[in-house]
Order: sequence, then C-alpha cells, then structure tokens
Amino acid sequence: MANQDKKGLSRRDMLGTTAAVAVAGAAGAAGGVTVSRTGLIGAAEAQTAPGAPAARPAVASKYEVKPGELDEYYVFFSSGQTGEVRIVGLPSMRELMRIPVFNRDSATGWGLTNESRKILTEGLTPEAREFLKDKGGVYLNGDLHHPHLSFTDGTYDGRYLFANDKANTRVCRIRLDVMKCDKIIQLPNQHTVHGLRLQKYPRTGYVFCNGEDRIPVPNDGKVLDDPKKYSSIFTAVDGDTMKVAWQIRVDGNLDNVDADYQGKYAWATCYNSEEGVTLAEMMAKEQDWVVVFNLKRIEEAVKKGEYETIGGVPVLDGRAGSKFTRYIPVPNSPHGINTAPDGIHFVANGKLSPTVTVFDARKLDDLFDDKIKPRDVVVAEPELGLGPLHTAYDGKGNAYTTLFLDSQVVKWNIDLAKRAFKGEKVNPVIQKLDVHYQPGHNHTSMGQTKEADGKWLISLNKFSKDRYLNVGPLKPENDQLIDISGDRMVLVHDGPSFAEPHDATIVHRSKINPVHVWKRDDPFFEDAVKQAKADGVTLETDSKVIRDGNKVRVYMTSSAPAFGLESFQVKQGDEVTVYVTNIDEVEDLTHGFCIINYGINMEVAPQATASVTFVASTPGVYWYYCSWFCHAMHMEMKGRMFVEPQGA
Ligand code: K7E
Ligand code: CUA
Repeated sequence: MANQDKKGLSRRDMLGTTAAVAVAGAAGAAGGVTVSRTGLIGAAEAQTAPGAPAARPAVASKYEVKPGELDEYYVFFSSGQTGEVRIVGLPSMRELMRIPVFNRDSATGWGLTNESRKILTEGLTPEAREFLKDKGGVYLNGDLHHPHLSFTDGTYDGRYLFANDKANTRVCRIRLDVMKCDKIIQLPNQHTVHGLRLQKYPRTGYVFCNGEDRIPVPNDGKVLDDPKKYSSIFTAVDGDTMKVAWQIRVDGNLDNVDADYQGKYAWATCYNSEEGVTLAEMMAKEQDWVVVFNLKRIEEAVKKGEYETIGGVPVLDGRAGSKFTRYIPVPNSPHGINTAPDGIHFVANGKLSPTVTVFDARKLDDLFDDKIKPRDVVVAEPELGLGPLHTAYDGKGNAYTTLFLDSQVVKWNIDLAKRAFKGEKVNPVIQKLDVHYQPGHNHTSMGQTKEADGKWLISLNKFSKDRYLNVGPLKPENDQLIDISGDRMVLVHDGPSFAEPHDATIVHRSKINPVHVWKRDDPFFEDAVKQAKADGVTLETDSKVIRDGNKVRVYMTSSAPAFGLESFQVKQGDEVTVYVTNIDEVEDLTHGFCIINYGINMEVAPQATASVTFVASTPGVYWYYCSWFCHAMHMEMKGRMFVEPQGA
C-alpha cells in the first residue's frame, strides 16, 4: 500500500485499470468486425498499445465531469414539438435548464404572466390575432427546430439565440444574458419557417428563414386548389429589431439554409422542383436545387423600391431567371446545408441520394455574373451511404455526415473528396461509426463558426429502441456524444431526451456570460415598473392594493419566507393584476406565486418583478403560496385572497 501511495496510484485506480483490461479482452474476443463497427476500436487500440493499461483511467476522466465541476461547453438543444430550448452541459450531457418559448410552462408561468404574454402576442400577424381571439390569445403549441447563436465576425458574440417555429411560422429571440425569450415575430406571407440560420459576417444582422410549404401569396382564400399559383418565401429578419427586412419568392419548397463567412450570400436547399402537392409528385424528378441568394443585389433592390408590398413587408421576385438568385442542380431532395469553417466550402446533403454535394463559395461571384454555369460551382460529390441529412466539421478539413438510413455517422475529408471528383483514385471516407439509431442533425463543438475546435460531436438520433429501460410505446430519443479529438471517432455517452431535439449548437463556455441575479432596470419587466410608478408604488418596498374602477392592482414583495401581503381583498368580477417583486438578493433564491384553484403560477427569480392578470370570477377564500422552494419555512410562505361576492 505504501508503495502504491508513492506512485500516486490508489486502490480505486488499480481496480479501474484491471476492469479496463478485462473489457478490452472481452471486446477483442467479440470479433474485429463488431468492434470496429461500433467505434470501440479506437479505445481498444489505445488499451492494447504499449503502456496502455494506465491509459484507460486517463481517457475516462476526460469524459467525466466530477460533482462540483463545471462543463466546458454549453449545448443549446431545440425540442421540436415541445416548443422550448434546453441547455445541456458538455461533456457531462447534464440538462441544466429549459427555456420555454413556443410552449406553455407550468413552472415559470410562461404563457400566463403579463411579461410572457406580451412577447407571445406582440409579433402576431393580424390574421393570427383574429384567429386566436376566442382561443385565449396565444398559441399553445410550437415546433422549435433550429437554435442558432448570434455572430460577430464569424463567431459567437454571446448576445442572442434565434430559433424557428415550424408549427405557427414564428421566429424567436432569446437573450443569453438572462436566458429568457424576449421577442417573437410571426412571418407574414410564408407558410412555416423550417430552415433558420444567421448572418455570420460582419454580424447578425439577418436571421434567414426558409418558408417550406408553398401557398398562394397572399393566402386570402381567393386561390385554393391551383398549385401553379403557389410560392415559397425566403425571409430575412433583422435580428436587432426583430422585424422583417425583406422577403423573396422562390421556386420549389425551401428546406434548410446557411450563410457564408463573407456577408455576401445565403444558400438554401430546395426540394420539389416538380412543384407537386402530393408525395408522388414531389419525388418525381431526379434533380432538385440549391438556391443561392445575392444579399447585395437584394438590398439594392429594396433600397430602390423594386418590390411589391404584401402583408406589410417588401416582397421581391427571386424565381428562376431573377438577378437575385441562382439555382444549382443537385441530386433529388437535398436536406441539410452546412457551411464549412474554412469559409470556402458548403455542403448540401442528399437525403434521397447517397451523395453530398460540395460547393466552392469563391466561384459564386462568377456565377452571378454569368461567367460560369451553375454546376461549375460544384467541386466534389462523394458517395457516403444511405440517407445523408446533415454535416458537421472539425476545422481540420474533415466533415461528419449523418446517414439516417444506415444509422451511421461518416467521417470524410473534403480535400480527398475534391481530388476524387477530379478523377484521382482516392477514397474520401475515413471512418463510419454506428449510432443508435437513425440520426438527423449532428453537431461539432464550435463547428458552425470559424473557431471550430474539433473536439466533440453530438449525433441527435431519432430512435432509441433498445438503448434504455422500456418506458412504454413512446420512447425517448438518443443524443450520443462522440469524441472526435483523435484520428477516429469514439462513442462515449448515450443521452435520452424527450421530443424532439432536432438540432443543437455547441458553444464554448467562454462565449456566454449570463447574469446571476436580475438587474432592477431590466426591460423584461419594465411595464410593471412603469405601472407601479403611475400608481405611486415603489416595487422594492411597498405592498399595497390599488383600486382603479373594477381593475385592482395588487403589489407585493417577496422575501424568504414571507410575501409582503398576508392577505388582500377584491370583489367578484374584478380584473386583478398581481405584481410580485422578489427583493431577495441571494443568488438562486427564487420564489413562486401560485393561487389555488385559480390556475395561476409564476416564477419570480431574485430581483425580478413578475405579474399576472385574471378575473376574480368565483367568490370565496383562496390561498396563495410560494411554489419554488426557497427557505426552511417555504411551506409557510403563503397568504389569502378574499373574493367578496357580487352585490355583497
Ligand atoms: Cu433535418 Cu427540421 Cu433541421 Cu430535423 S430538420 S433532422
Ligand atoms: Cu418563497 Cu418558497
């Protein structure tokens, strides 16, 4: 024992080493094919190399985030039809927080508080406002696919995250200093937003939004079953004002989008060049397109007024033959489109074709000047396997493409693919790794910026099947963490997740710097501050009831373990607004405000004010209580609302 202590080797390390050797032996016995197909070969090789037994604990600790340690990366996951954004730490893959956006949230009161309802309603189109009039005024669902962080000069600047809502054609913005959604806009004229990416240079700037489904523009019922008169719309939203900057009509259905590192072009995949409306019609042709948008030409035309105003926004015509766009033929039904961190290449993923198509962005100026043909921009088209959907990059010239049908991630080299395209006998494919199962998006650490660091890859798999304890017919999905820092990909973690993280962005923690408690002058609750001022109330110190006709404003502080009011009285039929201000300054000391049987609950984090408005429609005694555990006396943090019956 004394000897071991001197060498710094504990009993635990010894046990770990023995176990690792045993595992390596067992894996070897299982047969080389299985081992290599599951990607364990990297680990097995390391273990059997000279001096390897000690390597295992060292390798394992690289993936381990011990209790009390912090992760190196933030991962911002979308959640598909759940409608929220989730923050996960990497490499631990621990879920750290959820940010409600297009969903209703019971814990935080998102969709119920005045602060959130303002955000959820102010950007709606007039048609949606009308539609929601007798439905509570807000959509209850959303389908959030593509979360992307704002850029300055090709890398993340820590200001905002933007994402799309495929279900109700909206775009949201999340403030990264407080991790709350602060703006939502619904796009006129287009039907769904699917692909969403940001301008990388000089800054964001534009939020590019693909309208996927073709509809009549305007969609007012005058045109119905006449698909020849339908269009898809591509929208550029101004990320600073969250207003539509311009829209442009295109041919085909837009799928995914990305932008360059020079601030000149955006590009999108387009399927359905047939312009069909049934599945058979949409898949009839062998070729579809990537459409490239010339931002300078579009901006000039907008400045000169060369557009139609529809739905209150400028709409340009970018259909085939337009000076604003170029259509580059690619094999049938491309899906993801991903710009490489080298600032030169971008890749369209074949989906129904086993290929990906590689483009050279430096040739686009000539293409727009009609000096070359569309396909001259293509510099490689390697065949990778079945169902290529999305591609990520390591910043070292390699690309990682998900193969949905093969349930694999394939690592390939861009340069080798270009040489093969020119006729050289080289194979661009470096490794295929099994993932479990049917991957959609994948993402590398910082891989969507010019600072791609080639350390981690996440594969977002749509099916988990047998990877977890059975939880019934509805299964979790499976987000797998893959170490790409070595020559070969090594699968290191399975992470179950609820519907449906389509997409994610992996950001180094040095890029993000959220506040620890709210600032009292935060715009998030500026309306409450204004109203209090008008009522002569100081939110931080006063707890009182203001009557204004049949409107009643109840102001109270919250400080563990007591609300500023032990009770308040209103009349049946009053419109009541309760403002709660958390005057605790202690980090993480959040209170909640819940009224029993009134369907009301909200979160009030340190130094925040939150408010909720309701009609006191039923008389009686209603207890309110603090719903976020805040103190040893948290259970006692409560009070009574008296609702006096009408006519009493
Ligand atoms: Cu491929 Cu909506 Cu990003 Cu899903 S999209 S996979
Ligand atoms: Cu305040 Cu619990």
